[in-house]
Amino acid sequence: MFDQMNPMQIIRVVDSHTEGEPTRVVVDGAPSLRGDDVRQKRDWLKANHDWLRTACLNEPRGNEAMVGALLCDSNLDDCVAGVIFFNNVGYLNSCIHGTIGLAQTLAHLGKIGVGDHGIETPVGRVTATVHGDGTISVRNVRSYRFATDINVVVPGFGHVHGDVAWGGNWFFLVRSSVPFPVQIENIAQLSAFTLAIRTALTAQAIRGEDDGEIDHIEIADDAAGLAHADSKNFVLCPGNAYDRSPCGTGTSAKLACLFADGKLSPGQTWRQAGILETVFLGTIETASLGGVVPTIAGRAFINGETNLIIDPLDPFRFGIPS
Ligand code: PYC
Repeated sequence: MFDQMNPMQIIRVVDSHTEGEPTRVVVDGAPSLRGDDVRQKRDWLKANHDWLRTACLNEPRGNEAMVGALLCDSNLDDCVAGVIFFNNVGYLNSCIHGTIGLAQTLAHLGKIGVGDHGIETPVGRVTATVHGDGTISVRNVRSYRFATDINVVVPGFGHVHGDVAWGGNWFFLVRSSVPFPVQIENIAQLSAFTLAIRTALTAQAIRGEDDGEIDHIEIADDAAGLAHADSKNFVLCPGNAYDRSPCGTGTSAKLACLFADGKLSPGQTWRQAGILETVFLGTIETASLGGVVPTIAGRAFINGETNLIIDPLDPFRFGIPS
């Protein structure tokens, strides 16, 4: 638990954004974790030290869009680090924009240089490559479409069809035409629509493989007409914030669906824009178990190095519950 004998606790963080989406990497001051692998360490953190998540991510220090990344040791020989991702409401299975932010942070701290670096996440090992030209790519875990053209009855919106796919998180990718253009001025309507879909999925017990919760909803407009992108998306994240980046796990799920539909082949590059019209570049390899292994490339920028102070007298030292 929190050290009551220590008058002030300092948590050192490095902040960045990846194509607009913020990441806060905890580099020092976190409690030591128990577990043989990152998944076990995440479960230990959740059960025993959830205050770290709320202190770092909730207001007044954080915000609903920010993803936290706790840097930790990995027992895997070929990994430079492990990482546990969290947000304003809980823990994420994975996060590719966050992995790009983590790699940029490690490079900023002089811990890694240009080249390939294994990183252990709760869903498996990924490889982050620092290219030296400002971009970082992440070779993700196997991604695949689990269910095709599922019909969901969404109160207020009627029948909505979509695919269920894994890209490191579970996604529902909307196939039906969307009542609002995927434009920044429609954020409120897009949020309400995707939130209604997620609520309906839960109510109708529509889930991913192994009963995985579908906690991300994605709308991709492949006819958005952008000169610099093949598609433009809107992604609702578990804490109800929208992803400011094109969402790396969401882009991976999208690539898996494009491949399953025969619309994308190894060797081709898919340019996925997010709602801010920044772009992730995606490529695929076929996976031996089916589906694809995507590689997602984008840029992250360091925008802060901070000592968070946890003052025992501060009533909101562990954040305002969200
Ligand atoms: O880039 O994978 C991602 C992601 C997940 C949630 C927010 N960003």
